[in-house]
Formats: sequence, C-alpha cells, structure tokens
Amino acid sequence: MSTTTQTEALVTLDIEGNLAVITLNRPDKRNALSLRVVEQLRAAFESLPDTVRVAILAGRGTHFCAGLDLSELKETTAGEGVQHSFKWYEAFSKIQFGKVPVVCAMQGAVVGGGLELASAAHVRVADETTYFGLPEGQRGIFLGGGGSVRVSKLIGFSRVTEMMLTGHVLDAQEGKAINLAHYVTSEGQAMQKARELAARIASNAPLSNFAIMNALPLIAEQPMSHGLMTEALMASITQSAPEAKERVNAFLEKRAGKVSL
Ligand code: 1HE
Repeated sequence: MSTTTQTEALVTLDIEGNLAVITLNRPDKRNALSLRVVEQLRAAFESLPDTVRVAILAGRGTHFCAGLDLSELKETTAGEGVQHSFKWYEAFSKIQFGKVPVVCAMQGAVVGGGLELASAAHVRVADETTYFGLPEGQRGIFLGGGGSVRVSKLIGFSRVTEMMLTGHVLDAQEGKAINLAHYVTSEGQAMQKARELAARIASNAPLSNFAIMNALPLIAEQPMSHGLMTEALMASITQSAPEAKERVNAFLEKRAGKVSL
C-alpha cells in the first residue's frame, strides 16, 4: 500500500508498506532548509506509523540540499540563532535516534546544513553527480545543525577544519573515500540503490536495528569499560528475544541464507 501526505509540501512523506520515503520538496530553492522545512522534517520522522521499519531520506530535483536557507539569517539575533540551532538538533535527532534506520539518497549539492542533515542518516548513498562542501567560512557563519559533532565524527575534525577554511569541495568518490557516502552509483541511481539497501535493513530483526542505531553511537562515546558493559547488555537482550532464537535456529537447520559477497 502507498499513501502520501503532502502538508504544505515542503517535505513529503510516502508510505509504501514497511518503507517510508521522506523527501525534501523545495527544488526551486535547491531544498534549502528554512525553519518550516526543518519543522516538517521533524514532523514527518515523528509521525511514522509502527508498521514502518525503514526510511529513505531524499531531496527532489537536481540537488539533495543547499543547506541553511540563507534568507533566514538577515534579521536573526544571537538569541534567535541559538533557538534556531536547537530546532535543527531536535529534528535531526528524530532521524538519528528515531523509530527506524534511515538511508539517505543524494545527488548534486550536499552542502553546509545539507551535509549536516545527511550525516544524521545511518546509510548514505550518493550518485556520481553528488558533491560535498562546507561553505560556512565563505558565508561568514559556522556550522549550526550539529555538523561540528556529526560530520567531525564521520571524517575527523581536521578534515572538517580544512573543508571549512579552504572551501574544498569533494566529489562523490572523494566523499566515499572519507566516509561521507557508503555507496556511489551512476547518475540518477541513488534512490534505486537506497531502496535495495532499505529492503535488506527492513528484513533484520527490529531489536537488532534498534541496538545498532542507538547503542553504537553511545558506546563510541563511552570509556572502554562502560562501552563493553553496554555492549554485553545489548547483546544479551537482543539474543534472548524469541525472534533471535528463531533466526539462529533457521540458520542451524539450513533454512536461512548464508553470508555471501
Ligand atoms: C538558496 C540557497 C540557500 C540556493 N539559501 N536560497 N549554503 C550555501 O552556501 C549554498 C548556496 N547555494 C549554492 O551554492 C547554489 O544554489 C547550489 C550550488 C546549491 C545550486 O546552484 P544552482 O545554479 O543549481 O541554483 P541557484 O541558481 O544558485 O539557486 C536557485 C535558487 O535557490 C535561487 O533563488 P532564486 O529566487 O534566484 O531562484 C537561490 O538563491 C536559491 N538558493 N541555495 C537560500 N542555501 C544550520 S547552519 C548551516 C549553515 C549552512 O548551511 S551554510 C551553507 C549555505
């Protein structure tokens, strides 16, 4: 079944069985992130029905996302700027720590806040037209959508520093080499690849997906002794679920697929 919700249409939500496709829908402005777009993103991720097991995040048109809507900065005070960032943090946290894993399908510009957004997704697929940049330095501003944390965790703060200072723009393959994309496809094929990956993710045990999304980032920030304890607790909870028992038995009884290339 497929249903579409198009509230004001800055972000669309399509439900196709156990898959949700959430699409930035402002191609005339290159999907620039105004506060209304950010609010609609948050609402879309929050409203996913329990039947959904995986989501794809995409951008309509030739560019995934041109980052912050710069027209919103003209009149902003310092206090409003902080509130603004916190609205982004809240929305992006619904992506990273939301109900289901998120695969991001990208093309064209993935810049500034667009890269901050993509880095909140769990799996990133770029087509060959994709390029990554952090033009905040050129615009006289700074990261404000969580990129200092999320993008730095992906590629290291030294590369973030270099990209911001020099305006260095990376193509899709260069982005893949440093973790900004996990897959690169030919032009126009990112969504198809994202769908293929989403189907695989949806076939996992939901409790394993929950642990992968929520425990791994936490463990990465814990000291080793705490991390190992968190891992052991998560391992024991997932493996004692009836679904895990059935999946393991299915393999032992040769009813489940083998790992293959
Ligand atoms: C915008 C924005 C935007 C396009 N805010 N309106 N982001 C940037 O510095 C990137 C700025 N954008 C660009 O460099 C280019 O637009 C693109 C490379 C993304 C695309 O180029 P192109 O030739 O396909 O489109 P365009 O003609 O530049 O833009 C089409 C329209 O979108 C145009 O408006 P129009 O009314 O003249 O048609 C542009 O003004 C508009 N547009 N990008 C507002 N970003 C939480 S902190 C995050 C900090 C940041 O994100 S800094 C990075 C901001």
